[in-house]
Amino acid sequence: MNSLKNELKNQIPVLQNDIKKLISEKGEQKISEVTVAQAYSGLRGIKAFVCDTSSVSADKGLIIRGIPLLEMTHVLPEEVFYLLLTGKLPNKAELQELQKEFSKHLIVPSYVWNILKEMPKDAHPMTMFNTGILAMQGESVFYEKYSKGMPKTEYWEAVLDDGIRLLAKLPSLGAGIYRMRFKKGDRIDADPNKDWSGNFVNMVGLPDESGDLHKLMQLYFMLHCDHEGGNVSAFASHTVASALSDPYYAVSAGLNGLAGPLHGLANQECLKFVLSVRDEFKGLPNSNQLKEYCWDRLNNGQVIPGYGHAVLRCPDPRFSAFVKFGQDHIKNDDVFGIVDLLFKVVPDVLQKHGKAKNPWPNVDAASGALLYHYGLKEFNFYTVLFSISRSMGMISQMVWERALGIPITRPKSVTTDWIKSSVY
Ligand code: HAX
Repeated sequence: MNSLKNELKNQIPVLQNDIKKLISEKGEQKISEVTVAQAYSGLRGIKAFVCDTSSVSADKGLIIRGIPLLEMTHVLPEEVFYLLLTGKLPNKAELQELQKEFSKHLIVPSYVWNILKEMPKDAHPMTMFNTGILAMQGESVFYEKYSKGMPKTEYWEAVLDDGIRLLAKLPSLGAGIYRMRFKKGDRIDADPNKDWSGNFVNMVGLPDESGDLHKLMQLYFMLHCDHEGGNVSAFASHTVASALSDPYYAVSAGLNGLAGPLHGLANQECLKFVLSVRDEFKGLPNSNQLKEYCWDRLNNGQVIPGYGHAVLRCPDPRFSAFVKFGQDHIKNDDVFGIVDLLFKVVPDVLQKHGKAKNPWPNVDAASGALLYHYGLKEFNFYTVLFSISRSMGMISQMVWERALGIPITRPKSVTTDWIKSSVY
């Protein structure tokens, strides 16, 4: 971890000075304007804060520290975490050092399992996951050091210490919840010699003789790591962390947003939808049948999960990466076949429907079918997997926000009367 911290220690003053200069020379220059419609539209499109870990372009999708996603599908989740933080992929020694640091903090405290055991038997896995994270808040290095008067210059380091400790535990927490909630037997201990994804696969206890599930989870945890700063989960965690709430509070706040059906929960909703198609047609329908099925759903006032996006205006490269994985590894699977057929049918249906600004698939359209194929069939668990990965983005963003001294988030709201009096 020393090399990661040293890299950040070198980079922080450089960016601090850059920003100081930028503000002093160009601080008054406008980068965005807000219309009346935007004020009523979830702040869509307003450029109002900074996130350097990644950016999302409408026609290319996710770009992590300058690298388009589809150029880095071979990268490990641990490597992408290093990249999000530093803008550089780690060399072998730096990667091993980070993995070693993770392996020191794998164990979820026993009180967490006791709390989770007391939850209702049908509790949603996301509720259990977020409760587990929040329950560990008392472990926070940031909280402890802050209480003792830590200087501002050290905030980022304490956030990083918390972040590493928390991230290290998330595969164990997620896998333990899977086994508890779906009655799969005793928890399986983490193995300090395995990588992040390998540990997860081992701890959920699914067979993986081919090693393909391990490969899928490496891809899965990499692809979901970050999606710039304005999505619900990133923005919620950014806002909470800006009050100097520690990463346990801030990550669980973000993940509570990820648990919404218009955001991360869409992955469970999407597989539910795909399985409903399979059950309705006893297998793979033809295009016309599927088209009609989609229209029925839209006419019923429901969205097509896995399609549409607030920023993207193209097929999500994360979707393309998952589809490629499926094409390379899966043959003759009805569930994956329906995902493929939906991609051929839904964009046209949504265009004719005329509401969604983006008729293309997003990340959640394909991931569930792959997990299902490899035996992870309990789809209300899927958002936990998204969460394990997305926590990397939230933590990376938080480290930099504290390093740059970004103050408490407090935009100004206005009343409808104020808007009327301003525009008429
Ligand atoms: N099916 C049906 N209608 C859709 C639609 C879809 N997939 N996507 C958008 N629309 C509708 C909206 O509900 C909205 O309708 P109203 O005017 O009646 O309110 C209209 O089209 C305009 O919406 P938009 O501007 O295109 O989309 P938003 O930026 O408001 O919302 C969403 C973006 C992702 C929330 C939206 O496309 C949606 O609900 N998609 C389905 C759910 C989903 O897949 N969510 C996951 C997104 C990716 C993600 O964050 N993953 O975590």
